[in-house]
Amino acid sequence: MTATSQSLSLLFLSTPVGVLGTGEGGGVELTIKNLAQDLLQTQHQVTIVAPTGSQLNGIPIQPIPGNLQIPAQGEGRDAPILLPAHSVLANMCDYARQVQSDYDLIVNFAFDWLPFYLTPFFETPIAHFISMGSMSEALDEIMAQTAAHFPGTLAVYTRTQAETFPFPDACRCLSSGLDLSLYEFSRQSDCCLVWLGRIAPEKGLEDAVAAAQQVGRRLKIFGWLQDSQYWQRILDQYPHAPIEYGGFLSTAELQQQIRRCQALLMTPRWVEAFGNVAIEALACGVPVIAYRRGGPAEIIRDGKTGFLVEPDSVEGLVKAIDRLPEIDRWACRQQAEEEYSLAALRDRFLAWFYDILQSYQ
Ligand code: HBI
Repeated sequence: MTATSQSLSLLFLSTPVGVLGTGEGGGVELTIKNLAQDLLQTQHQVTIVAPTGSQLNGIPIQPIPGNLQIPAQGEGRDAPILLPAHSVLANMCDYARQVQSDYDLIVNFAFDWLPFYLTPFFETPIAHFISMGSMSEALDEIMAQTAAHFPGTLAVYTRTQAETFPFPDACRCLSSGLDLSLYEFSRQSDCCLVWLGRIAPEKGLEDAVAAAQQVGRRLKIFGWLQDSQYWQRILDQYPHAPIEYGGFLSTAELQQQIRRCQALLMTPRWVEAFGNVAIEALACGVPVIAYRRGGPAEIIRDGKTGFLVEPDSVEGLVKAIDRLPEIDRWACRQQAEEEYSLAALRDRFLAWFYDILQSYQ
């Protein structure tokens, strides 16, 4: 029986759509990095299985060769399950099968059919952290089966995200968290706005560009440029917008760039599972203006640490930008410290792990 103080040996299966350390892994990359770092510092063993080329400072990584998985968000709800030839995901699962007896628990962060399907074929229990909202019937089906056969082994960021699935009550809500010591609070702000995230259609960047143009303030943009045609369409549509793209930065560089911004604009078209960029901004004292949709709607304290806006309303963004002087930037940092510390995140994940081990070992 696993006591809730015993140190654990954990095998993390990373997202197979990108190389860790490049931003290709999206928000879940930050969750994996922060959680692994903190667990290692608190006497647990963590090895991350990830596509070759992945690197996260000082965290043991088992590199796996193969072709990257197709991002689930590009497919439709009836999309069949696809695996490329020489699939890195299949190779990751096969590696986990071979070494599973060296670990107390496998934690799957891949938003993919295969790890869920293979769960009954493993002796070592598998905990599944689901990083997005519902994407397809085939994925919903295999996740629901896993929830039925292995109750308690599915977790998500938020309740809103859980409710996009046909099994919301089977999902444990773990929220998110950051190493707040990496983010420096700034009471002063300059006149810039900022937008953070993967540059892809589901993130709705064009609305933030339109709002910045309307209020005549510079919009700094940072994040992995996933869809270059989408980016080009924005540049063609807003040739005179006051925007600048700063690339994908490390956390240290990013917080240096955003900490004096007036506000972060979050314009998701989809149900954002969480929105790690929101708590990165709050940690620096930067208020967040977000569409009232998905994770950000559960994070932002409307009128206190930012504003929640009618989804897809550029006018709503503009009105909220005008109200920014109402926000006390210190309240933003305080919320990050109260709700999104790394220690709190680690404790929520460990409680989940111990519950699973007590049920399945
Ligand atoms: N798509 N198929 C697939 N598998 C993933 O693990 C995955 C994805 N799309 C996006 C993604 N993971 C990450 O960017 C999450 O942070 C959302």
